[in-house]
Amino acid sequence: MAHTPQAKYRKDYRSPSHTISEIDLTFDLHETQTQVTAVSNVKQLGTSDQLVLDGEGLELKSILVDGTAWENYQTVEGGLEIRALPKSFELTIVTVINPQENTALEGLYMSDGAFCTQCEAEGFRRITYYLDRPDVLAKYTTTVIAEKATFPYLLGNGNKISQGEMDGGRHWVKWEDPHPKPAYLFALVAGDFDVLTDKYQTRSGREVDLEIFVDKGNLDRANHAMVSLINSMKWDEERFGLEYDLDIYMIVAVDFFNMGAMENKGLNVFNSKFVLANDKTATDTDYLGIEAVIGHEYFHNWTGNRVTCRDWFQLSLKEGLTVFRDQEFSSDLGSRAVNRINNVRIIRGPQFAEDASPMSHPIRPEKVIEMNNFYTLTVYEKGSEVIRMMHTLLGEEKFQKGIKLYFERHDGTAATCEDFVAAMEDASGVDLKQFRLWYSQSGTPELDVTSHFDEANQSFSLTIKQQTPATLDQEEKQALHIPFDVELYRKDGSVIELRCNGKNVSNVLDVTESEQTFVFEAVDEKPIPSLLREFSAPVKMQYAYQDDELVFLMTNASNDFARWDAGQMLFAKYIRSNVEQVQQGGAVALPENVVDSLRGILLSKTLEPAFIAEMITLPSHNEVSGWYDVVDVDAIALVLKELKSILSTELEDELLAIYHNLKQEKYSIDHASIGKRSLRNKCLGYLALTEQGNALVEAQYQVANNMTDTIDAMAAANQAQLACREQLLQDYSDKWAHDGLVMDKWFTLQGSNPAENALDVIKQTMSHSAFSMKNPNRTRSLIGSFLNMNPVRFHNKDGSGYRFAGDVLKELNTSNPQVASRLLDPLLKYRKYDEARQALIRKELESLKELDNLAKDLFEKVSKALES
Ligand code: B3K
Ligand code: ZN
Repeated sequence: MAHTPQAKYRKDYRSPSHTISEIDLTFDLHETQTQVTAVSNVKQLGTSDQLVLDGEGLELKSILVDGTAWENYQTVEGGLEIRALPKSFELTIVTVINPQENTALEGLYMSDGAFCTQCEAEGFRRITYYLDRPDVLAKYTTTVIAEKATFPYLLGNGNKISQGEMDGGRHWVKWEDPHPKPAYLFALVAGDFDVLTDKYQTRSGREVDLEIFVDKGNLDRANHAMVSLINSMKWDEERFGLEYDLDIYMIVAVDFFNMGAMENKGLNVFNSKFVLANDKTATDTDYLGIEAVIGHEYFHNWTGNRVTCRDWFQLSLKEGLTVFRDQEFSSDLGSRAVNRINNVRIIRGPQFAEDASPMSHPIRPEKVIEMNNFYTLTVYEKGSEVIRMMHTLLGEEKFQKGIKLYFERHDGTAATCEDFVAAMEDASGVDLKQFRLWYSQSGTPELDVTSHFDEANQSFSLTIKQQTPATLDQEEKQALHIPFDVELYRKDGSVIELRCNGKNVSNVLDVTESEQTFVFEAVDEKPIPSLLREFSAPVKMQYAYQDDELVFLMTNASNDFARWDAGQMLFAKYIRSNVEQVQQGGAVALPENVVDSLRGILLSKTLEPAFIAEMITLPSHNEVSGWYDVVDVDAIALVLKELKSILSTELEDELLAIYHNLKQEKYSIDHASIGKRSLRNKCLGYLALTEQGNALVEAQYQVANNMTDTIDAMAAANQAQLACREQLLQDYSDKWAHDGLVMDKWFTLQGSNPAENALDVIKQTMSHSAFSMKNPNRTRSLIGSFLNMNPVRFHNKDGSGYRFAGDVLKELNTSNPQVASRLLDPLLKYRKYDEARQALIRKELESLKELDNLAKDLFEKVSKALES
């Protein structure tokens, strides 16, 4: 490395030296040479007459102060120092940038011939020199100038205030955003699109224009995004009392985008994956993803934009809260249980894995080198769990009072996580002093629960011990305030009221000490406890359940999540014991009672199909890996495969009956139909392992009238390595080679192909006409799925998977460090494998570390991993 990148610490926060109340931007757009003129009103706040602005990769043309050329400045690494300035002044800076060459997709860049921007977290400094920090809030006006024929649409934040024509076939549009905002929410788009328009009337009667911009020819794929947007606007009014605040809401779908979407004020830019969908091209998962992401970005308008973050260490203030809001939105519109299950799977799988990795950090990090590295599962998903715990402790009514107070206090400003908790506390009267530790303590807490029934006294006690193992970023851990939701059952399924010290108590116990015993009175028989209901805290829990207790909960628990969780615990027991068995040379086996419990679920007349589908899904290889200090990749894969195979043989009749019964003649994407397809295709996944597998899968592929059935047939063929696999994949590729987004699903199948020669095929696939390493979606689909969803092939003992990852990362290090940094994650976890594999992965990390031009995104992670 040329020089070692420096870390920033949360404790070093200082308020800005200057305010910028207004900024007027003019973009003269040209592919390779765009000129940006920024005119800002600047005021000194402290004692220094020097202004240090952020800037990267900019060609500086001129600096004027109050209209006069200013010489007293110096460009420095990462910015510009301007000296001897008056107390208040107008600053004009002209810079030139090259959008065409911007493959990092941060700042102003080209996506398929259109100009677009991505400024969060620190991309605005790649557009002009500025105080690129979220606590500097300014009112923006933006003038966009471009050639009219190629770029008929010129978009910016806020409302369009004027437009005009210029000589030479160019035209311009001026936008004004009345809401002061930080630079990361700035956006600009110029291009030629098809536009889907609609209108929304807010609760108070204001009319809002809704516009969705998609690539030409894609208009028939924008409907679901529009419906989702309208649903989001309605839901936020009904559940949170929050209304939209501009006259127009625009969404632009682009093909080249580093993440899901971006909540720029009034002008969201979206990865086309989260906008475009129709029956022919999209799976049910795509539809649900669009609903969630459209909701998420819309909800940011209040939680993120109206109240933003004081500094980037506070990212979870907007992200944790907005994820909580989008999860609630999806749960209110669809199945609450299924949504909860899927969110919990993310925490128990990849989030727990992040806690156990060299990248472990609290939801409010203390130390950051590259901010883009902290848009993590911890900040987002665990951050949402922390909000959810407050919701559990306060209840909906007090939680909403807290939200109201939060906006009363902080609307239009940049706030901190502490501000949020203080508002919740003040509005509810609930003491959150110890609870705040969730913001500063990293790692996964572990609960060890034991129970005792005292027949003579008719009392039942639960002893809960908590401890959080040390993480790489933090040695010492303290006891947390953990909301622990319990219910006690009699054998006949009735619920025992919870009574302590002569009083009825709530289901949510306050666990606050490292060891605590709760004694329940008037318990008339030995109860079966349902513990950590709804996953009331993001922790690992251990309790010595007997099989029959788990089977009881699977069928009798009053709440769906608890039933599912009991099933998962039952699976976990037999996955663990079978892994041991396999390691000692034994065979995989599953007792009859476990099979029968699942048979009961399959035959249930009352459970929703979508829920049954979740009940019969085994934990993923990644989740199981998280249970072990040293992961036996092959043994886990073998056990999961064999268990599936046993279940498919034992339950073949039931699976087949459901498979046939749930056939839907007409295709529709309402939640009930999605649920039926989900169960039916889950059955197909099992049936693929039986003798009739090939015939069933092939037939489904041939008659499928929707993308979900098509993809699930191919996925079943892929996982079971059926004879028809080749032909189905070929047929699909012949049909869709022209459409990258549709091909992503196919690339994902290639990446996760369990076949022995998978890596060779993947390498060949990289020259497929639809593949390009320049496109993050393609790269994530093919390469990301190999690294994250193909454990056996990626962790091949010969090291071929690791070498391949190393080569890809070296290429992406120069072209797109953000994408590279995401792909790197599985390699960081090398300590979890045997020594031979550790050495092979280390070698790849070390060779990355030696690169002269190693991007700081990769530097931060690689050096942490190698230090550990
Ligand atoms: N706020 C953006 C994420 C920006 C990521 C920058 N690397 C999308 C979202 O969370 O809604
Ligand atoms: Zn977000």
